[in-house]
Order: sequence, then structure tokens, then C-alpha cells
Amino acid sequence: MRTRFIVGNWKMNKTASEGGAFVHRLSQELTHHAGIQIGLTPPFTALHAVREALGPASAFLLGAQNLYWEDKGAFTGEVSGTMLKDIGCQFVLVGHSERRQYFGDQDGWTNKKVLAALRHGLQPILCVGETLQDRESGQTDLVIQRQLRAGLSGIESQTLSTVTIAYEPVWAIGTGRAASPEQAVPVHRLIRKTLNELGGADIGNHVRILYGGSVTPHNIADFLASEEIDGALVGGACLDPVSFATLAKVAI
Ligand code: G2H
Repeated sequence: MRTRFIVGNWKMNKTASEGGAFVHRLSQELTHHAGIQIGLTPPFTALHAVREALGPASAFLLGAQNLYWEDKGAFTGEVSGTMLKDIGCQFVLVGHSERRQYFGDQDGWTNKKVLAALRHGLQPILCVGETLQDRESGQTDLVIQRQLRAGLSGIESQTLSTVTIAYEPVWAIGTGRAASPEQAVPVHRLIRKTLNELGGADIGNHVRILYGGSVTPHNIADFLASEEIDGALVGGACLDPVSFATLAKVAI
């Protein structure tokens, strides 16, 4: 049985003080969320404030939006797994399509980042997804398999089951045009099949696969109706605490 996971990806939004205020409001709105996990990925600059606002015993998980694979050194502008662990992160996004599209994150990099996250005890959420051009030219399966095989290279079976995958079709991100469950479910099945090929017979059944791309409080139930979809990576609809709480309540 896989525990549902709802993650709010703040992207480049909210200052430290806005992040703290968000957590206080979210805690009021979402007093009961047993049975599912809820994660927040503030920008680096708000991680400390959000950790403080959550408090040490919070059931909400704290994550980062990216990391660099080296532990320390002359890498101007980068943040390591050591630093994220130290500030209280429990998980980290890797290979979000905006990283791939705007900052040159390639498959080889996502692999180094996934391995670095695991080395530091951070749960990686590896994001994969095809562009509209990929989909329209019938390349979706090839692209997803390539991103998975490259990103998860060199990870042994037991560890593979601790990784989370987010399927985010690029054409659905921030566009208000979510994939339909009929479009998403076959890709989730393909991801499980590929995980089985990578890690052995039943690994795919243990790995959580989230859907991301224009998820809202209004469409989340349609995605969760499929047992293939274990939760959501939410962008725009997570920035307002009431909206995010409403969305999360559907998953409980
Ligand atoms: C996809 C998603 C969150 P949005 O990037 O990762 O954003 O929900 O705004 O499409």
C-alpha cells in the first residue's frame, strides 16, 4: 500500500516571512491529514523560516527544489545535499522540467543529483515528462524511458523503491491545461514497467508516482481516482494556503 503524497512546489515565489505566514495559515486550514504525506518545497531562501514555522514535530515534510551533487567547494550559486539536510530538508526535487528547460539540467546531471540526494538521506522526487512536440510525434514513451533510465542509473533495487517519481507532461505545466487521467495513467503504467525492468520484478509497485501539471482543487479527485496515481506535485494551486489545503483534503 503506497501512502499518498501531495507536494506544493512554490517555485520562485514567497519571501521568508511570507513562507512563515503561509505555514501558520496552512496549519489552521489543515489540522487533520492522517494517512497521507504533505510536502512543501519553498525556495532556498525561505527554507529556514518554513522549518521554524513548522516546528520540530511537524507532520509536513520539508523539501528543496534542487541541489548540486558535490558536497562543498567552489561552485558559486549552488546548494549541496549536506546543506539541505542540515537545514532540515527531508526530500528534494530533481530534474523538474523548468530546470531542464531554463537551466540546462540534463539526464546525466539528474542522475548525479539523485545519487547525491540518496547519499545524504534526502528522498529524491525525480521529475520526468515529455514536451508537446514529443507527444505529437509519438515519442512520449521513449522520452520517459530515457529520462528514467538515465536519472536512476546505478541505483540498487532496494534503494530504488525509496525514490518517488513525478510525471509532469511539459505541455501541462503552468498552462491551465492539465493532462486528462486517460492521458496520464498509461504513462504511470509505463513508469512502473520501466522501474520493474530497472530494479526487478515488483519494484514498480512500491514506488510512488505523482502527477504534476495544472493540478487544482477541482481536478485532483479525477487523478486520484486511478490507483496508478499516488499523489500530485502542485505548482500554481499550492501558493494560496486555503487552495492547497482544499486540494490536500481531497487526498485524505
Ligand atoms: C508543474 C507544477 C508543479 P503547475 O511544474 O511542479 O506546476 O501546477 O503550476 O502546473
